[in-house]
This record gives sequence, structure tokens and C-alpha cells, in this order.
Amino acid sequence: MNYLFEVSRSIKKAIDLKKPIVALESTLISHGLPYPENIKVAKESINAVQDNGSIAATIGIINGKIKIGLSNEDIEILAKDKNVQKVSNHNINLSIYNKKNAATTVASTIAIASMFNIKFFATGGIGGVHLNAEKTYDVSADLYSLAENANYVICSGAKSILDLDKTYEFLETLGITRIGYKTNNMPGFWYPETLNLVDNNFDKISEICSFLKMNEQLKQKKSILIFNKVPNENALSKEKVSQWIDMAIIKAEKNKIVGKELTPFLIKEINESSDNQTLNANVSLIINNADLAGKIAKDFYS
Ligand code: PSU
Ligand code: MN
Repeated sequence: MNYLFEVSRSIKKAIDLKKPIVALESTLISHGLPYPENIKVAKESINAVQDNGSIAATIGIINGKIKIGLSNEDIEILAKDKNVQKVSNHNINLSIYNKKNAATTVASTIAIASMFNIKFFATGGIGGVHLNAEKTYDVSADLYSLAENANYVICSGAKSILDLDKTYEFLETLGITRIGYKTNNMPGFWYPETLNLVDNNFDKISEICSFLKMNEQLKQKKSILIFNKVPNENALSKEKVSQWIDMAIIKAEKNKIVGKELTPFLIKEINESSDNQTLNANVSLIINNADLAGKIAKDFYS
């Protein structure tokens, strides 16, 4: 099995010494953000984690090998190469078999992180239940992966393009605890608040950690979501975001974009029609989540 995985030396050491590690995904590099913002976000997220005394492990697939701890060179490949595959739990095995360069989604990143006992993970927004899912059955594998793995996931909720109410309900159905960091409501990714209430708000990192430590004793095989709002200076209003989304959805339907192409298509369209206001919000919330994850992981292991 070892030849399928490559763990960077510093991460191997950190795992052995039980140091705080935060896993990061690579799909937002290849499919979520345009070049060169994607490289900037990848590097600044790593820096944000490490500035807080934790170790960042960006996960992705280079030449059919699963890498835990992508190098700067690997990040460049995933950021620039147009043929990078987006891999979730259903196709990761094939991208390895076919020796592809591939980017891991939330679903596959946490599945890999769990294999190496890496508990913490930071991203922008998770995937969830899509609008019209009652017709298309398009529900992100992220939700099931969160239910199958016991990770602590720092995010700004689920992406605004989804049906956030259905996603909220489905998280509950799957047994995933939804906690807020300084927020009583689940965030809406590019906008700070939905109407859905978190299961518990914590105003202090130390309180989150004592809760997570207690949770470890329960030995539940389920993830916990820790919601962090988009920073104020880049936050957008729900009304504006909804207008851009409606326009993008009409275009997606016209162009018959479905399945795993849908999320990247909508995000790209909305970045354009918002004059990059959504892109700026996206960049800022991802780095902010990496920063919070670095702090929580550090506190958790000390
Ligand atoms: N968050 C972002 N940009 C992204 C994603 C999340 O800000 O591109 C990616 C994540 O990798 C997530 C995936 O796991 O989109 C969900 O895709 P789908 O809806 O096809 O499951
Ligand atoms: Mn999907």
C-alpha cells in the first residue's frame, strides 16, 4: 500500500510526535478558484496554519500518487494544469490507477486524512444538497464522508449555491454536530448568516477544545463542523448573492451543466457577474478558516 501514498517528511514526524496537523483540500486550488488567486490562497492557508504553531498538510494526487503535504511544485501543477481531475470518494481509485494529477474534494481529503489520524481539516465551504436535489438527487459526497469519518472541520458553512436549508437538515440526519465559533447561526459561505441555528455557539477557542476533547471520549465515528463566518470586510449580502446565483443557474441549465461540473461552473459564473466580489470573499474566508483551524489544533494538542 505504501507505494500509493507519499507523506512528506515533516508531516510524518508530526504524526509520530502527535503534533497539531491541519489537513487542507486541493479542489479549491484546481476547480474552486482562478489562477493566480488559487496559488496565493494555497500558500497563505499553509502559512496561516503554521503561524499558529500547527502543521499544514495539503492533500492531492500527483502522477497517481496520493500526497499528504503537497510541495510548492505540486501546488503549481494543480493550480495551472487544466486537465486536473476533481476526485471524490467514487473516483479516487481510478485517478490513482490511471496515474493522473488530481485534486481532492472535502470528501476524499478527509477520508485520506483519517487514514493518517489527522483530525483537523479546514476549507471554505463544504458541498451539500444542491438546489433541485429532489429532482436531480445531486447531493455532495462530502456529507456522507463527514458522517463516515471523525474529523473536526472548520468551514464557513456550505457553499451559497446550494440549498442551505436542506443541507442543514441533512447534516442533522447524518448525525453531524454543527457548532458555531462566535455565531448563533450557520453561515451562508459568502454571506455571514442563514436563518438556521447552530447546535451550540462557543465564543472561545479554549471552549471548543474542551468540548472536542470530551467528544473524543465518546469514540463516535462522525465529524463535527465548526462554523466560522466570512470576515466582515469581505462579507456580502444574502440578497445580492441570491441574484447572482439565480443568473448563474439559468446559464447552467441552458448549457446543460450537471454533476461534478456544476459547482465549479456556478462559482466561476458568479465571480464574473459579481465583479470578483465573491472571489474576494472566498479567498478571505478560506484563509481565515485555515487560521482558526491552526489555532484550534494547536490548543487541542497542548
Ligand atoms: N469550497 C470552495 N470551493 C470549492 C469547493 C469547496 O470554496 O471548489 C469544492 C470542495 O472541494 C468540495 C467540492 O468538496 O467543491 C464539492 O463538490 P460537489 O458539489 O461536486 O460534491
Ligand atoms: Mn454533486
